[in-house]
This record gives sequence, C-alpha cells and structure tokens, in this order.
Amino acid sequence: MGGEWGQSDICPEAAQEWTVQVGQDLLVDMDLGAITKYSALHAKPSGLILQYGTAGFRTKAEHLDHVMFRMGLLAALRSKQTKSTIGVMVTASHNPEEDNGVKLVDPLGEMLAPSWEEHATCLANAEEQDMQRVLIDISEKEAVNLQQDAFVVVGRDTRPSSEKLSQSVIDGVTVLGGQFHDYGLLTTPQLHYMVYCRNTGGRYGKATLEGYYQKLSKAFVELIKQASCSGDEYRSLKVDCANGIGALKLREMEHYFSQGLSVQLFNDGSKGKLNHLCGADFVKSHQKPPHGMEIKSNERCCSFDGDADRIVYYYYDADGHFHLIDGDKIATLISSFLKELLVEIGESLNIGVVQTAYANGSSTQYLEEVMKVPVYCTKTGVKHLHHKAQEFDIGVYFEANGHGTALFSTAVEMKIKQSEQLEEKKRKAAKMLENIIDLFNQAAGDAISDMLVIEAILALKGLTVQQWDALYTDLPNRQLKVQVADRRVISTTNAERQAVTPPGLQEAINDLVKKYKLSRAFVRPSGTEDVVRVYAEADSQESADHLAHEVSLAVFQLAGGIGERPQPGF
Ligand code: NG1
Ligand code: ZN
Repeated sequence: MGGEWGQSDICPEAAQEWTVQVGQDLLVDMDLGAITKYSALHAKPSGLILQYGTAGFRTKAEHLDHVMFRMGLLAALRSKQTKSTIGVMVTASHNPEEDNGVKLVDPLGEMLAPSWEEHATCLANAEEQDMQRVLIDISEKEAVNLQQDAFVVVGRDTRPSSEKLSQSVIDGVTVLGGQFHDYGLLTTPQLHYMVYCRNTGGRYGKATLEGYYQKLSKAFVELIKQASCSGDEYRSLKVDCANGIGALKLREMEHYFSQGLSVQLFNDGSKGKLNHLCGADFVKSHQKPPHGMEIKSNERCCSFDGDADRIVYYYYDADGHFHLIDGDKIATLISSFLKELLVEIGESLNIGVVQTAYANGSSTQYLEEVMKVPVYCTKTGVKHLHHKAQEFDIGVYFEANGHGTALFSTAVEMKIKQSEQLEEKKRKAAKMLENIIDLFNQAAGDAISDMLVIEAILALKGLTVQQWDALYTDLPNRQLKVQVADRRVISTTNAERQAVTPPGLQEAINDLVKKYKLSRAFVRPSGTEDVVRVYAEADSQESADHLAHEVSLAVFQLAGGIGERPQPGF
C-alpha cells in the first residue's frame, strides 16, 4: 500500500501536528489515511483497558476486534524491525469458549520480547484518535525501517470467534504493506514451529503441517523401534482433546505414527463445548478426570488444553483411586531419561530443570536429591522458563500445569555428529538422543510432541504408567482464586514465592504456614484472569485445603477482596 498522507479521513489539524512531530520519511512510508480508515472499521470501545499478560491479550471475544487489528499492525512492525517472519496466534487456550486472545510469536518461535509487550499494551489501549501517534512512537523508538518488507504468519484455534478475529489481524498486517500467510486452524505450538522453521532457512524443519507431522512421527517411530517389548506392550492411549484444535490435528497426524502408538480421541469437539468439564486445565485444577471419557483401571490417559500446548496424564488404580501425573512428573521422567542417555554416551554436558513456584515440593526434592539434577525456579509464564532453560546444554522446563518442553544447545548437536566414531553402545544412545531432539518442539511446549516423547520414553524404559507415577509421591496441594478490586496491589519477589505488598500479607502467610507440616503457600496476581491465585501444599489434603482457605481469607482482608468472602470446602 503506497498511499499518501492526508488522503480521505484524517483531520487537517492532526495532519499538521504529525508533520511537525514525525520525520517526512515516516509519513511517506506509513499510509496514515488507510490506517485511520481501517482502524475505524475495527474501532476500540472507548475506555476499555487491557494488558498484554502472561500469554498475550485475553478477554471476552466481543472486546477484541480492535486488539486484533492493532496486533496485526504491531506484528508487521516487529517483522520489519527484525527482518524476520513474525507469528500471530488467535486463541484463549484453556479459557472458556466465549473468550478469545492473541499473542505474537518472535523470530525463533519464542514469546514476544518484553519491550514489545509494552508496545502491545500501549497500542491496544490507545483511544482511536491517539492510535496513529502510538504507532509512530513505536516505530521511532524501535528504529523500524518502514520500507523493509514484513511477513506475518497467522494461526487460530477452533473458537467460533477465531476466524473473524484472525481476519482482523490480517487487515492490520496488510494496511502496513505486510505480506501474510494464513495457516488457518493450528495448535499454538504448531504456529511457533512454523515461525521457527521459516526463520532458520528450513534447518529446523519444513514450515508446513505435513513437515511437522513427518518430522515428529519419523523420530517417534525410530525411537519405538528401539524399544524392547515390556511395560505396556500394546501401546494405546486415551486422549481428551478438550473439544479443541488438538483433536483435529491429532486426527490428521495419527496415521503417520500409528505403527508405534494407537490413540483413542475423546472430547473431540463433535459434541461438547471447548474446555468445558474437560481438558488439561480442568483435570489439573480439579484433580479429577474429564467428563466424556470412560476409564478402566490402569489405562493410560492424557488431556490436552484448548490450544494443545499443555498435557497432563492420569489413570485409575485397581482400587479406583484417581492418580494425576502433572507437568512436574513429566519433567522428572524426561530429565531422568535424558540424563541417563548422557551418561551412556559418556558426555559431561550439563542438564538443568526449570520449574515455577507451583511445582510440587516432592518433585523438586526428588530431582535434586535422588536424580542429582539441578533445579531452578522462575516466575510463572513459559517465557521465563524458556529463557532460563536456554542456559543449559539440555534445559528441561515444565509448569506444573503441563506446559513445557526441552531445549538442546548446539553443543549437544555437535556431540551427536561426532558420535560416528564412538563404540556401538554409545552410538546407539547418541542416535536415540538425536531422535528425541527431533521429537521435541523446541519452539514451545507442545501437547502432541510431549505426548509422543512420553510414550517413547515409557516404551524404551519399559515403564507402566503406575511405575512412572511411583517415582515420587506428590504432596497434597490446593489452588484457589480470590476476587479483589485491583489485583495489582499484590506484588511479589523471589520468583513469586513471597509477597512484598500489601503490607502484612507475607507475615500473615508465614504465620499460617507454620501451623501445618511440610507446608508451603504463596499468592500472586494472575496474568491471564482478573483474580489473585492462592497455592498451598501440606502433608495431607485436609491440611492443604485448610491452609489454602486461610491464605485466601488473608488475601481477601489485606488485598481488597470483593464479593463474597472465600468459603471453606471445595
Ligand atoms: P496465570 O493466570 O498468570 O496464573 C496461567 C497459568 C500459567 C500459564 C498461563 C498461560 C497457572 C497457575 N498459571 O497463568 O502457568 O500457563 O496461564 O496460559 O497454571
Ligand atoms: Zn494453552
């Protein structure tokens, strides 16, 4: 779009002001007339303020049209600045079907850089008449060469609102002269994968769904071939797809890997509502199985979340008890396996596990004391974990909710290349590691990829789901939400494990924690919902529940609780 300044709808006073404020070049390079015209078609409801949170913008879908258009604009700017393909994903993950959201994906498939998150918030919240100024400010601050080409790839989940909203993103990209590729329906991690492939000249893989399916399935089938028959011999798995995109993509993919694993899909979107009484978030937070799935004792089952970037496993034992295997136990299985492989290859490469404050205390203890693997704690949100994991030769990161992956440094890849000269046993282990690396989605936590990694490891180690679960016993825990007038009154430190404000809150939590054995509790404002989250663990479920309730009351009293006081019982 090479239009000129001052066309159609821009008010002359504003035009004058711009001419003084911004260099002539910017005026020529940005078709402000077109931006104004299109922006009016995606008008911002006046007064609406949103924050680029832990995973982008998220709220009721009907409030998001202007945000989508503006994130299209921003993605085009980011693409021009980085001279790379940028991704935009339209999804609200595990949130209810009526919600939606958007996040930008940076060149190596990573979450958007923090300074650009701030730009995103400013741009999304600018009132209509200020939007252009904010856009130009960002371009100036970030020294964006507007003549540079822009390329943006777009993906969306299965929400009814997603198709129209992704079209608004595309409107934003094109009004800044950007090119785009609309992948249509994709899981969030598939979009991250596409961005990574496109910006690494195809070295990571082919930026198509076929490329993704083939890369992962080939690695998986190779691994399974090396497994001797023990553990759960007939490899089959029940998958709850949260009535979301995971069902569509797993169905497309299953025939690629069916010789190694047979999957049975539930909550595939043909009847139920997205994330309603099912999916990884439901199973993890309620610590019970999803609706719509029949489970026999000792059957291995897993749940994806609504955009298939999280996974948790579970089963019923012979006595009818439900066992949840969450992200912590997944990280333990994976890091133990990788560590053993390194030992077999005889390499001194380092390995680290990254968790958040939500990691169960037993998992941290097991990793540090039994596995002798160093563990690090970061703030909630995968971008923090991902960043920390990049510091290791092999960095395994998982949130307790099942969002995570493993990252491998170039040093690891070099060692594998050199393994040709090694003796047979070491060479075999190196080959295994090579396939495991291919099977992980290193751009983002990925339910499909993680599921195949877990299935491969269980097969290779000859482990049943019960044996995996028995690695350690989780401390009973409870998560609650408290409504407050303004959750920003709570600030935290020490990777969110301690509250700094409001005054007196941390002291109150300390006193409560002292009343219980093996206990721990913390609070933090959510980055995706307008609530304060409370976490507590203790030696029994009753104690964890009591502690969580007492901490909720402290939050309610000291941090401006609104509505009904938290009630005991769950
Ligand atoms: P918030 O709402 O900031 O707690 C939640 C999850 C995060 C992360 C994001 C993005 C918990 C306690 N929090 O963030 O781990 O996954 O959503 O989806 O599970
Ligand atoms: Zn998700």
